[in-house]
Amino acid sequence: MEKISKYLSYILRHKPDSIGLNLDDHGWIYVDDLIANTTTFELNHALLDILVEMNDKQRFAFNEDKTKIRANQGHSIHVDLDLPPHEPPSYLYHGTASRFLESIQKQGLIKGNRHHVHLTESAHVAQAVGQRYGKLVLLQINTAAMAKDGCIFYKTTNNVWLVDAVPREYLSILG
Ligand code: HQG
Repeated sequence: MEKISKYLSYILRHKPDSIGLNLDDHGWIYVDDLIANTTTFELNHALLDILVEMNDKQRFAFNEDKTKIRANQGHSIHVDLDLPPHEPPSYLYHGTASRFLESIQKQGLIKGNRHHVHLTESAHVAQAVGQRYGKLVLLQINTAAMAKDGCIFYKTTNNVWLVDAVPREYLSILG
């Protein structure tokens, strides 16, 4: 299941062209096209239903009539997810690795290859995200101050907070 989920993230966030497909402007592709063009796995509707429903971070979604599927966030190719701006809580968290810290302290958090900087309400989730890249550094972001200063925040349907950048003055190191 995890391998298929990673494959779906790769296709729906980064490389649909690797199986000859394009995402529409809002990130959707037809489920039937995905099934027909996937050779790495034996995909079918029932399996995709399970993958979407059971995904630990709810990374994928169907449209209303389940003819289309997309990733909820994390794209490197341009898509408009149509997310409305959202008032953030007072603080959000970002987990990173110690080797990035010096650069983050100079530049703040930047989005790199992705569309946005990803933040979370859960320090626990941030820890797991940071540990993927090395020795964890947990950052707290003063999102209330950012919002007051005019930064726009978006929240995905799977509770990831997105923002263009986090200037360094809003960051504190928790450990
Ligand atoms: C770091 C997972 C140097 C940043 C998670 C991160 C997330 C800088 C890395 C989603 C920097 C980018 C995204 C700067 C930021 N200098 N390094 N100025 N600014 N960085 O993977 O947030 O499992 O693109 O700290 O739950 O780690 O994929 O971003 O370490 O929501 O669904 O540059 O991935 O979701 O790495 O993770 P990423 P991320 P999924």
